[in-house]
Amino acid sequence: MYKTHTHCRACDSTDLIPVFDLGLQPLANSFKLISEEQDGYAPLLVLFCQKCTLAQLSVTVRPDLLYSYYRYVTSTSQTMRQHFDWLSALLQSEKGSILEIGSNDGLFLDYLKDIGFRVVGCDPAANLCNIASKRGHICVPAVFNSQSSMKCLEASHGERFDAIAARHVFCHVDDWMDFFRGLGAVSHRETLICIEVPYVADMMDRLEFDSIYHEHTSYLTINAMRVLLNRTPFHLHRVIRSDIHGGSLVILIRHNDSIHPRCSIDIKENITRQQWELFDDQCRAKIQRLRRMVHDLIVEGKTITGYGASAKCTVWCNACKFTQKELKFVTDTTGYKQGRKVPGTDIPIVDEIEFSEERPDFAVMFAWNYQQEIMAKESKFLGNGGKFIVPIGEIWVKG
Ligand code: DWN
Repeated sequence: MYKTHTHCRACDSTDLIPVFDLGLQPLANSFKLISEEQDGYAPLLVLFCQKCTLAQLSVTVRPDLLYSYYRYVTSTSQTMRQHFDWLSALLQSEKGSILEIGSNDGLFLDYLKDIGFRVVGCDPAANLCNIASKRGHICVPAVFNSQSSMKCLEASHGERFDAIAARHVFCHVDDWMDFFRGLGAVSHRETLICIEVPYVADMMDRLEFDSIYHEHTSYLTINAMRVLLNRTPFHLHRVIRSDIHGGSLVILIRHNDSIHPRCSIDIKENITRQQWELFDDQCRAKIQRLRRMVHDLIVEGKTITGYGASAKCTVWCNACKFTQKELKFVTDTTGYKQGRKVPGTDIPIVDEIEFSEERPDFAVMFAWNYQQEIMAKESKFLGNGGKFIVPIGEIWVKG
């Protein structure tokens, strides 16, 4: 089901030390029916590379187990739409053709097509490629690598792409050298490659340990990216910070022989083993705080549910060992998740109607990355005295 690592994915060093361990955990997006057994537990242990500062999981789960039928659908939330507007505008100057790696249901391809790109998607989830095809996009149903890059080229009739976008997919990739071989095959000298990843510095500052799960095999620093690129024919062109998904980096990469000048990168970063140790202490305390808070509220006779069956929700519920006794259900707008349970628990996932009918006293917001939007949308819940428990940074009670 998984393979174990002894070498750093970025610099190949073996100087890896364990810094954060959540033990055996279920796969965060493996949503089973209520009657089904949960299968597929794997270790969730983060190793820190003392040489280049990359953090990575000790194991990589087989991609087909994680992605061949994927229940996470790119959000159509207002927050995400604003982000897509901004990101597509950033890429617009490239013109011509674009490949999106990890194109999910094709929502971002719609944006790219609207601004004039000829688009091709690539995604390992057959169910999501079907949705993208129904939207009118060509989508290669594969994990992107040097082999499947040929299929992407075929999809564009042999024409190399002018731009490549990979949103929240690079840190899901095990073999980065092979990924770059694939990029080399589908790009030309002036292709702009845009890689968006969660930023480990933000994750550590905001105690977002719930972003650590098997799909995220690496926790990337700019330094590690630089070291990695030194082993490829590419270089860092520009790095921009974004607030999406709890804090991300938008990394722009170009071929070493591109005529475009390199931009200076003014993001200061200092990720150390000591910081990881502090993160470990603080996150363990945070888990205990939420556990205690929920238990105390239950004792007081309050009803509590979850809001947003995100992958982060799976990590929280398993870390806190929540069952249906604590969280009556988790509400989620995704049809693929409703009627199933939060992986590793017996907590059912229900639609928004059930949430508004139940009128719980508290809801733990597991989709905290859409906090403003959810607070605005749920004005009725809040107006009726409902409160959100928002576990980002500290644990906040809002309402
Ligand atoms: O890298 C990954 C990122 C980008 O997305 C993947 N490994 C999986 C996924 O992570 P996630 O599941 O934590 O993503 P989200 O976007 O935070 O998930 C939010 C969930 O909340 C979705 O299932 C949709 C749901 N939701 C809802 O029920 N009501 C969201 C909003 C905004 C809402 O109003």
